[in-house]
Amino acid sequence: MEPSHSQPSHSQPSHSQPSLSVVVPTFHEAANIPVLAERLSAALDERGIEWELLLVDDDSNDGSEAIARELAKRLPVRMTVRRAARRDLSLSVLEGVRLARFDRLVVMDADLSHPPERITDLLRTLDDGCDLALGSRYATGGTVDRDWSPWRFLTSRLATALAQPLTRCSDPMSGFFAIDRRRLPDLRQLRPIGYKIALELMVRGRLRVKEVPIGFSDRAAGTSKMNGRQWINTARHLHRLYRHRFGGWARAIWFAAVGASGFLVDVVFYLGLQWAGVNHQLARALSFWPAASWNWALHRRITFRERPRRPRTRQWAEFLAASLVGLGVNLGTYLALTGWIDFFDRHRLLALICGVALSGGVNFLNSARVVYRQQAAP
Ligand SMILES: Nc1nc2c(ncn2[C@@H]2O[C@H](COP(=O)(O)OP(=O)(O)OP(=O)(O)O)[C@@H](O)[C@H]2O)c(=O)[nH]1
Ligand SMILES: [Mg+2]
Repeated sequence: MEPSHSQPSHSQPSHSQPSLSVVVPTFHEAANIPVLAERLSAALDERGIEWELLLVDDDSNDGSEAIARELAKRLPVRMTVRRAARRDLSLSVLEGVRLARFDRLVVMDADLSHPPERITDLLRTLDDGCDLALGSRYATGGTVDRDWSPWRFLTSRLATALAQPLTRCSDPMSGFFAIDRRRLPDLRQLRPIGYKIALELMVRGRLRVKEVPIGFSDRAAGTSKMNGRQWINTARHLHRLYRHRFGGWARAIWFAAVGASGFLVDVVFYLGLQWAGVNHQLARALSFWPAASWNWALHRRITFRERPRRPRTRQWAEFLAASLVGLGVNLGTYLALTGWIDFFDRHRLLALICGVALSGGVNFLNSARVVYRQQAAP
């Protein structure tokens, strides 16, 4: 179905039972669309909610259009296909926001990770007085699928940690939310890249957010579209939002956030190696390398993205050397403060924090001036 079928009507009557457009970005979701539509119908019809399912498809060419047409004969389903545009989840959602019949919107994934049965709770929360009701895996009472691998858990937690300075919510990377279109900022001001459209709205729109705990299950059918490239896009998007929120301080704050995520990588390798039978001293010595490499890669691709590209291996080695200098400053500060100043000997945690802060500053300066310098080496 073409967008021309999908003109929004902004002149809906005011509704005692809220009318609702459910906007769902899709790419290769033919197997999930019918189940999603049925579950929406079961969850919303019996509550007397007038609804539509608006699928915004990035030209999947997998039979989704025919399926949507067939469903439309008995359910309020329509699909708009973005044929000419660059494939992008967030831009698809924004197109759905523009084309939706109703002002009250729920955005969710097609793969049934987001339970349609919780939509009414999102709407109630929206009515309670917020701009965006967010389905949250990490709020108290929320859950993720039991089958999540440690890797999936770690990457999700890392991404969440990186987004934390931007919002006050526990699951800023969630893609399941309810909004009222009339309370959104001008959509032309938005500059999302990739998957995290809720985060974009929350940060640039300065929306008041309330969270609703949800049980998040793994996709029912089909394959994930979240690949390495999308992870880089997510990191670029985060950095962009840091710049928006923190202005001139953004690079330093982002640098610190990447450092904190590197600390998590360090801990995971440290524990994982011991779990695999390596003794703790060796585990400590080895876990430094993947953590520092993680930081180097993120700084190369994101933090100092606009700086001249230098040969990878050399730059990586320089970054590791700079990190070792930072480690020396960290330890040296701690030993000097606790050894020479009584106050710090009594408050050793403060000495540790001073060491971390000073070494962070040294690392940042070394990175900005040397490792990722403005001028490439001749
Ligand atoms: N229109 C559009 N939809 C997309 C695109 N990429 C993903 N989607 C849809 O966005 C939703 C989320 O994508 P997923 O592949 O489930 O990504 P994810 O939820 O982060 O990862 P998994 O649940 O592990 O598969 C699904 O409904 C996808 O079909 C895209 O480029 N364009
Ligand atoms: Mg999914």
